[in-house]
Amino acid sequence: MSESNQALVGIIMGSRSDWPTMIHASEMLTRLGVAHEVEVVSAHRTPHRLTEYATQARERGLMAIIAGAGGAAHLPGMVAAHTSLPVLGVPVKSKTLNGLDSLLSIVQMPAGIAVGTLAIGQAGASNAGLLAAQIISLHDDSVRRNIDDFRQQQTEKVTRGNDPRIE
Ligand code: RP5
Repeated sequence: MSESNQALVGIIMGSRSDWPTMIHASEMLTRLGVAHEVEVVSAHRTPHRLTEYATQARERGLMAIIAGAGGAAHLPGMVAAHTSLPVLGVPVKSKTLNGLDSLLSIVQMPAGIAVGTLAIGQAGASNAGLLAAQIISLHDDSVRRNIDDFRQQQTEKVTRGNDPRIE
């Protein structure tokens, strides 16, 4: 974990129901030693909290925000509109359209306000954690080493046994 317990990455999501997806962002950050915070902030149910969270994020010491939402997923775009910190959007898989609605809502930002959009669901959440850690690693050598180790282990897993018939 980074030397102080000051959260460097904020993970927010539109609803508690997004947590089973967003936990994968949190787990990745923990694995890579990045202090982070987790909170439910809804663009439409708690619009004032959203504004407060996004406008205060940089002065509170955050360096990146991961925002996950499903359906009409305007949370990442609205957060990005209120801060110049990098915002990573995770489309949560929805019940009716399998997350295609979430993906299109997040990815189709008009030019001028950027949201880095990840894949739908667990892979996207996990990679959002990884990408946020890579941002932190620009000026944190211990996080950079953790990322290098993680990649090394991933490579070893494949090269150790590359016959898929053997467990
Ligand atoms: C979005 O609506 C949330 O991000 C969630 O993915 C979706 C459904 O929310 P709940 O009805 O489960 O609270 O705002």
